[in-house]
Amino acid sequence: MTVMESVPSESDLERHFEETIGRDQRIEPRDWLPEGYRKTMIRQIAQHAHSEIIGMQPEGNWITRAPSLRRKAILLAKVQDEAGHGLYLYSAAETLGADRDELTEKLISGRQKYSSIFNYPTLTFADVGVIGWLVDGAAICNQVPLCRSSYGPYARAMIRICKEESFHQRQGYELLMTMMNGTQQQRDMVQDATNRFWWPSLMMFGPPDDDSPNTAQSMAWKIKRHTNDELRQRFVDMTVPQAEALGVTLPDPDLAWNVERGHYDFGRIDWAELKQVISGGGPCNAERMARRRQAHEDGAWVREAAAEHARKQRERAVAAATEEVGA
Ligand code: FAQ
Repeated sequence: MTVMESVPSESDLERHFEETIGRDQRIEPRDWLPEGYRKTMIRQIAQHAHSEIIGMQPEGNWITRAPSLRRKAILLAKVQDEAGHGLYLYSAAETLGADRDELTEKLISGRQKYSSIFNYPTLTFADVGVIGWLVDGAAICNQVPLCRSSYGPYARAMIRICKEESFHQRQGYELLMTMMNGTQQQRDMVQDATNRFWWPSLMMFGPPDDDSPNTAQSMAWKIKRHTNDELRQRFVDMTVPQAEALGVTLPDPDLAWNVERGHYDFGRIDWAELKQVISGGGPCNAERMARRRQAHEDGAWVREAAAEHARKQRERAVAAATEEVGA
């Protein structure tokens, strides 16, 4: 007698997906998932991966001009970590069926986004410290909750990424502390870099909640655990005491502790600027994209050589297996 196994219907699969999310368990690559979830995850992971890769450029700009061997070694290691983060994230996107070449193509043709923050110039070495302090600080605030994101491979990648970002943030803060204990000129450089990066760092958290088309669905799917505004507030609350300890002024006259709310109030963010930078009109968008395109073209021979090496290895493995069977 044959037993007919019943094939689960689409609604059974959907129910199972919803229950998995409801129980706070992870969705894994083997699981059925709705197309909207897959698309959203690929979009967010790809944007994140592209940000890490493009994010190598502003600091990379200072590697050859670092003021000491120690600072150069630290900066090299940091930028290398960012490449690593990009690679884990592209791999996580591949588990959802995305093709890495296609994702790169979408980035360099401007069809996929990367974080607005990397479209600002790095004018002095103090910018390296401020990127560590504020940009990595904002990245950590945003990404620690993503370690509990519902998609398993993304959540697990985020654990390692966050550990490394925490280290990046500390090296940035340590660099700034050293500069603040240096000459007046060094202190002025730190203040100037803080003035330029403060508002763009707040924009990293995305548009305000009432203008964020993806937040509601991403929260329902537990991809995002907090809204953009909640995380932005958390970042401000965390950073104000750090600025005080450092001895720099955050460039916002409206920044004040609100006893009733138990949070810092802060001034109005220039959302028109965020829109402009996201849509390609920031100070360095054209330069960042041109550099990425050039690097992709320059790397063509490496990709070809790696593919050819892999082909030869496969051929050898098949030949060895055939010989073994024949022996
Ligand atoms: N820049 O509906 P929402 C780093 C887009 S890594 C550019 O609120 P969502 C490490 C958004 O994608 C930094 N685009 O979207 C490092 C959406 O696009 P759509 C990157 C932005 O996804 C440190 C549209 O606007 N981190 O810093 C930005 O729910 C130092 C509507 O927005 C991540 O990617 C923006 N700032 O929330 C490296 C973390 N904000 O739908 C080097 C993971 C929004 O048109 C040196 N991502 N958009 O395609 C996330 O948490 C979320 O995707 C948000 C946006 C919070 C960024």
